[in-house]
Amino acid sequence: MMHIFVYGTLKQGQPNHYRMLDAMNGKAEFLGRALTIDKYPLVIAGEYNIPFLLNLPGEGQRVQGEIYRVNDKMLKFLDWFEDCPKMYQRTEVLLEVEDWVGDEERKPKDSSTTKAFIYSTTTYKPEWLQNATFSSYDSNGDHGLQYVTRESRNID
Ligand code: PCA
Repeated sequence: MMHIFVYGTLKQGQPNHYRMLDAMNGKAEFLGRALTIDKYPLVIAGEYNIPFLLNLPGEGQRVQGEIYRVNDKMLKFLDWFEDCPKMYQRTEVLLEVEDWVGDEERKPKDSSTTKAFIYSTTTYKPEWLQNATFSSYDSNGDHGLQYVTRESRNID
């Protein structure tokens, strides 16, 4: 079991969230919401408007997301789904917990700070650095860059 921080299409209300609820993929338990301690550029890029957190701490904005406790099966599924380590790499990130709904015993103790794994990337295109950055991803936000689901992409 390990903790994963999701900031993009896997969040509640976003187009891939259902994949974390599908028991066929494994188990994911929602633990709470959090904000990255460091700033990162969260951009929307490519022809499918995919959200990417660029692994460039100190640039961009602090990013909001959700922490889940996942079992090995879900972790394997997510690594596959996120094309890790090619498209995203799974790295550790430091978080400030905003609200915790998980067990009291798992709640970060000394402070409200905790660590979790995140799908971020260093394998991005340099031009993505010119894109707008977001603090909180929403596929249907004002940016108009709605995520193109896998099902609706043209055959590759
Ligand atoms: N899925 C992962 C990384 C970006 C995305 O769309 C997430 O939601 O955290």
